[in-house]
Amino acid sequence: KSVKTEQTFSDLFSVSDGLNEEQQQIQKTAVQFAQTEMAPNMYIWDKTEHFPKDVLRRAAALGFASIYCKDDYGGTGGTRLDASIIFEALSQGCVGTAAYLSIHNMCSWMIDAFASDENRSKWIPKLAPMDLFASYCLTEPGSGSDAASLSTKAEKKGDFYVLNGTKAFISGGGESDIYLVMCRTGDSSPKGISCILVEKGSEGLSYGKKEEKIGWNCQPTRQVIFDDCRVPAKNLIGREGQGFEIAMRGLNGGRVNIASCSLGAAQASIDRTGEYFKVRKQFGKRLEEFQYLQFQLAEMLTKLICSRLIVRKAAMALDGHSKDSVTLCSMAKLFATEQCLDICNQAIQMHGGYGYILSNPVQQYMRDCRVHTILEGTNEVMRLIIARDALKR
Ligand code: FAD
Ligand code: 2MC
Repeated sequence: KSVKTEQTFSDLFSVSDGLNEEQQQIQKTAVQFAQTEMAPNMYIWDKTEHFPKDVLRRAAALGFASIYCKDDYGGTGGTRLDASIIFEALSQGCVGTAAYLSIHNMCSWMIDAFASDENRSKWIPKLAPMDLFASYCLTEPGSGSDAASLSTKAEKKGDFYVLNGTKAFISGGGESDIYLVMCRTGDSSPKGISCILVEKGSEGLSYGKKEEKIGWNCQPTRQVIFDDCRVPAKNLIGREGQGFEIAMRGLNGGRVNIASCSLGAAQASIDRTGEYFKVRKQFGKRLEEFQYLQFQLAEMLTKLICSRLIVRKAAMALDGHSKDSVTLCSMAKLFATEQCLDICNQAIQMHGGYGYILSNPVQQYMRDCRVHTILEGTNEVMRLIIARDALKR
């Protein structure tokens, strides 16, 4: 059981520092939800590859499924910082579930920010309570990091688009109800890409086999395949040719949210280690008495606090529409996902053999966080974005 009952190491460096009362309340609500609804189940969801739709809907009832969408059609009307706080808290309960929710939020926002009022009024009221689940489809078997080279095609035929192509590694693939698909409607440049909403059950839409993964096991990952898939033309989100911009702007927030998920995992791993330090004895001493381990702990805490600082800085940059937000979001993802992965890995080390046993949550935090340096733009791509921005100044 991962329910926290008393103050832990990482609480000493308050996770609420700098947050106003409302944000602290949001945080409290999310932590409580993570502790009661998620943490007790994360082991079994991982083991049985169970996608907890009911729990996700209960999170949605708290306003966690369309956090930074406007409130006119049921969005929460919150900030990017709110979202970061929520995902950090939820991922302490289950990283994979929190991460799926972050992708759903990204999709909701893309519709909220770019779609026609007709589409906003149709989809946001269903996405906010998670009556419908959403997936984000950019990656293809032949285009991952070089996302702008994607080749899935959409041809306009009367009142329909006809889609052909395959999307790879789609989180929620097969289970989600709507798919935001980046596809080519024009030339081979980024400006030739559009974003089209495809509903589950559309003619010509099918899915690949469920991928077997080392983490994120509580949510399915599948190819999403379009074979003369007919979609009403009014499902175009934004303008024709605007799809790459929509996809990238969605990902800026996504990168902060994924980094926030890493924060939660790292914090939970440190908390677990703190508890273990007090009870495990070797050489006649508790682990907390060994200076080497104290120094390791000091480094873990420092990495966690620095990661949280840059993640919140990036979230606030998005909230403030800062010109530096793309780079800051990339820095936050690069730094926090790597430092927090290190923390999770170190927590396993400090548990010795018991850290390697599946019923110990520290190993799951590490497995679930591993992919955060790969998806939503690999950390090599994050370095590329940061360096490009720096060098052009
Ligand atoms: P590649 O692009 O082939 O990269 C291979 C390696 O080369 C990487 O280390 C990469 O960093 C490096 N590399 C590539 N180009 C450069 C360069 N210019 N300089 C230096 N190094 C470089 N995608 C979606 O669209 N939607 C989803 O919901 C989604 N969910 C995912 C869930 C999981 C569990 C996983 C594993 C992936 C998911 N993805 C999703 C895909 C993910 O975004 C891609 O895997 C990622 O962007 C990398 O693409 P790739 O796998 O093709 O690797
Ligand atoms: N925010 C806003 N705009 C952006 C942007 C961003 N983060 N990144 C690129 N753009 C714009 C850019 O400004 C340019 O616009 P304009 O032509 O108006 O100047 C346009 O997009 C094209 O950008 P580039 O010229 O930089 O294109 P290039 O192809 O050289 O590089 C790159 C783009 C590598 C940054 C992009 O392809 C990328 O981010 N790749 C990683 C792919 C990725 O993140 N995949 C994640 C899939 S989702 C996932 O994994 C999930 C789990 C959901």
